[in-house]
Amino acid sequence: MVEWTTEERAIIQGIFSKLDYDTVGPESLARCLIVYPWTQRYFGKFGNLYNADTILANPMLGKHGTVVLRGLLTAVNNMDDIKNAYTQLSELHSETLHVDPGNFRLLADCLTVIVAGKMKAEFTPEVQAALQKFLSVVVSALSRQYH
Ligand code: ZNH
Repeated sequence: MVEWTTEERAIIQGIFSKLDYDTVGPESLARCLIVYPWTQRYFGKFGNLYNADTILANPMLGKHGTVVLRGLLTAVNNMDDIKNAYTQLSELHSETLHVDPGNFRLLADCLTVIVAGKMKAEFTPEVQAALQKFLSVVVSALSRQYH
């Protein structure tokens, strides 16, 4: 069981209450698809994602980026039981979508880069540490139903 300090809880709630989901979600997903092009394999139905100059104009990518980021609210709202909160979503990625779980970490790191870019000076070492811990728990929970 993961323990959270009062400060860590406040930091995570603070980040996710101020995020602009419709920009941070798509930008994080786009960054992941550009930096790790093999992740594009999962989004064949989104059309051509290979052009970094136009990727953010893809409406399906935009929509999905927001869905994924909103998916993190499940963890924000269940910080004391993130593992169980993600049982179904983990199963979906494993059994139906066949997403290699190593990709969760890649997307989490891209999200961190985008959030840091938005928060600028507010992205202190304490904020970075709390976000890294939070995303590590999320990644581990999403990887849990892989057998
Ligand atoms: Zn994912 C889907 C979340 C990662 C791929 N996703 C999804 C959804 C959600 C999510 C919420 C929806 C579901 C339903 O519908 O029910 N993800 C998520 C999260 C994360 C993720 C939270 C982390 C952080 N994913 C991911 C990755 C990948 C993916 C990394 C790859 C690379 N997803 C995916 C897909 C899908 C999803 C493919 C499906 C889409 C459609 O629409 O079909």
